[in-house]
Amino acid sequence: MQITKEEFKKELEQKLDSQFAVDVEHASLGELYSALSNVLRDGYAPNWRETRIKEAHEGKKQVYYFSIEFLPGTLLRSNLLNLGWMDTVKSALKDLGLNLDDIAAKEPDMALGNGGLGRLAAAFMDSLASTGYVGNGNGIRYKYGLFKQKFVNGYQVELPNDWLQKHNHWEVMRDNKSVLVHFGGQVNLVQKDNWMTPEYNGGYSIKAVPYDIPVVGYHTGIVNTMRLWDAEIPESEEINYPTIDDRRKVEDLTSILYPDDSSYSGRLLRLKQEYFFVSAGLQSILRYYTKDLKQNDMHNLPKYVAVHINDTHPAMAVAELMRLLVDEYHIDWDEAWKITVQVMSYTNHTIMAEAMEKWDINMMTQLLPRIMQIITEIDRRYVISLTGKVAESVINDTRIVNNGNVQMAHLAIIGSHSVNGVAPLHTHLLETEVLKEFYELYPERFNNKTNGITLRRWLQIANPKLSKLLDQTVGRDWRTDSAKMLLLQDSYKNAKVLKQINEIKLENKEKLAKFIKKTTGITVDPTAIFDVQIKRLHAYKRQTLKLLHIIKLYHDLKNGIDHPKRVVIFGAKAAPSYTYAKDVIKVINEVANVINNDASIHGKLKVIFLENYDVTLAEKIIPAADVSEQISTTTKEASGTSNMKLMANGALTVATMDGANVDIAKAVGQDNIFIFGLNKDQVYDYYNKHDYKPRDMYNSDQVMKETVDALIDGSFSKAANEGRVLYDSFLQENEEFLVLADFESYLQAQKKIEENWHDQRSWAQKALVNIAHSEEFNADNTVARYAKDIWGLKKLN
Ligand code: CJB
Repeated sequence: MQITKEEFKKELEQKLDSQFAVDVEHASLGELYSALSNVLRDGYAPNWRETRIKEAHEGKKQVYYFSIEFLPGTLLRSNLLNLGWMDTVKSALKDLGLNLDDIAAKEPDMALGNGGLGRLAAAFMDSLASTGYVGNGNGIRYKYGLFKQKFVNGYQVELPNDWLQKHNHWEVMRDNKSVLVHFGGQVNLVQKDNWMTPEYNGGYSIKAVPYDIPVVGYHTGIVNTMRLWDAEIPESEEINYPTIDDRRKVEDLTSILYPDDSSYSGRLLRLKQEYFFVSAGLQSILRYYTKDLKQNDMHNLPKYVAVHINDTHPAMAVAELMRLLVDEYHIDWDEAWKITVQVMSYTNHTIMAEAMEKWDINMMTQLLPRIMQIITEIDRRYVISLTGKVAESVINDTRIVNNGNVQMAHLAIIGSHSVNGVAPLHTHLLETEVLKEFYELYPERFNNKTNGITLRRWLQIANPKLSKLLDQTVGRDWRTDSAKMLLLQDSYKNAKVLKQINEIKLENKEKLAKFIKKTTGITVDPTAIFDVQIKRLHAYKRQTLKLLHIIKLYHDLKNGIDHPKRVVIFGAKAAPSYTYAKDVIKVINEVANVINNDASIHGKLKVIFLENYDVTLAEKIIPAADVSEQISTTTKEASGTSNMKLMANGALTVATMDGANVDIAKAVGQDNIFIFGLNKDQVYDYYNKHDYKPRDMYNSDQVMKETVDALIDGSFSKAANEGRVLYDSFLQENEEFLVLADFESYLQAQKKIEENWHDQRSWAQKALVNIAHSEEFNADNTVARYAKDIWGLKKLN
């Protein structure tokens, strides 16, 4: 539905009046946000209803993306954009003396995820609707999102993120679609009506209540649904929960994202969450299949339904679908297994061992007795099917139940027809190292699907000026057909376009400089190099290597060696129980304090660690970045996606040949990226030979020694203890992240960046090539590949 300026103004006034009894002139920004989002809801509601009707009518296969994290950020501007209302509304608000950005700033960031994995899930939702597919999200409606990060004396402090406090304007609670999820008790199998039927003794049920969030497609008229489940006490069981405390215990199930897994109770809660949203999601899928689609043959389920397991957290979907098919629909085990494998597909997002979930058998038996029985049976049959055919060691390494644990990745792989990695190098490492034995057993299941990003958000919403320049140079079609962005290369020698690229960057940097001033009190020079590292804080991502570079620059400046002006900007949250990562934050903050307050370097170097990195903050930083830091230890970053967002906004990448950096390098060519560091074979050489001796490097390299020593020689005395932790970690024999091994090569890359910075015209040319080629990482194309190769979807008519 389209809207004129006048219609919009009238609607807005009416909503303000009926909701708050105020007029435009007297409305607060919060009231304006609420009224505006309600006007918007009216705008897409018919499309949402019609999409559902169409889905049922056409009966096309649908994908259900099961993810324990979704990180959509804010939705007001993206809904406006996708509905085609953005320009009209901006201009109408301007007429009223209002600014869309000020109003949009009132929306709480929907941070129901930690980082890349959750953001990818949200990107896929947007892309499915924007490319015409029926795709549904299935997740958890956490009461508290990812913690709010504050720095107190340079230390990270975590505060609850009460994002629902001011109401989520987009969600619709659908109580009539609630289902019950059973936990605990005991299960016996009894013969009933010729079927081994589970008889439950004890335990309890929790009511799963869906909250549907519309996912508005870009100019497609399609509005898909992201369904997030909340936990309630079933009306029939209220008597068993007489006190508020009792009730809270149940409702706590969906209170927090990622409970602390260092305690038993935290792990138990996480396991509960996983089963809760998996079971609720599958029950509602089967209800839709039988009731709405009126299908009664479960054998046809794979023609209508694809369930995607996003990382191992929803892997229990394999066992839960088996339970539903066998116990509830009385499908023979072998048939049920065929159906399940055809329905399920799985993405692996990391090779880091700690992310390979495993659950203690006893915990699982107590919490989910029937699921544990089913997993045991899947495992038993798996072992039988391979016995005598492959080496016993292979069976032991790959079976689901071993060493007292349930291996969730194994369950996902054995129970899915597709297993994919998220960048070619990552998929290659899965096939040849991490999941080698599985690859040998099921080569046909493995495939790569390189990650992508929502270009719409990172260009059209976050960087309207650059978007306009694209309109002027390549025509507006790039907004729907991103391949058109490649035409920007025709302007490679166009002095005017190159100048505009630099001017837009400068304007974006001025805006960020103001934000930095407002939030930190620190003045930064917008003409300096804005050097950006934004991602979770993790040893493998090596914020530490950036830190060493900062110290080296600082030493140079103090010693009279000149460098171009630089502002290093960090954004990163550390997991609350990850002490090393928190130490890194403290050290960076104290190094920043010393440098930012040292008048002797004349403001040539500033270090800014912005608090509370989230999607909203990313939208402010990314358009203003000159340099994109993608410096993980080669082999460790599965893909990365901030690398793609930053290139799309014209930042030049300094990178190891890791994850999707490899693909970015291929896309833009060696002249337009700064590659450094060990390659994959060199990294594995160190790992295999156990001969990485950083102390020898340190002793033989004076610059390295002076740089690293600064961590413990009193230069940054307020982080003396944490500095020591970092120092020791760098020098430890066979240090896993090879920080010092890449130090020298990283400095060389940075030197090249400085040389290039002096030639602003050629810098703009490199930026132009990066912007043009970012279209290769459009998530619309990524989901199209999933839709075709894995899910077997057809677009809605
Ligand atoms: N990733 O964000 C997470 N969380 C995990 O638990 C495991 C992996 C990230 O997923 C992104 C999306 O695939 C990748 O780009 C990134 O490299 C990976 O670390």
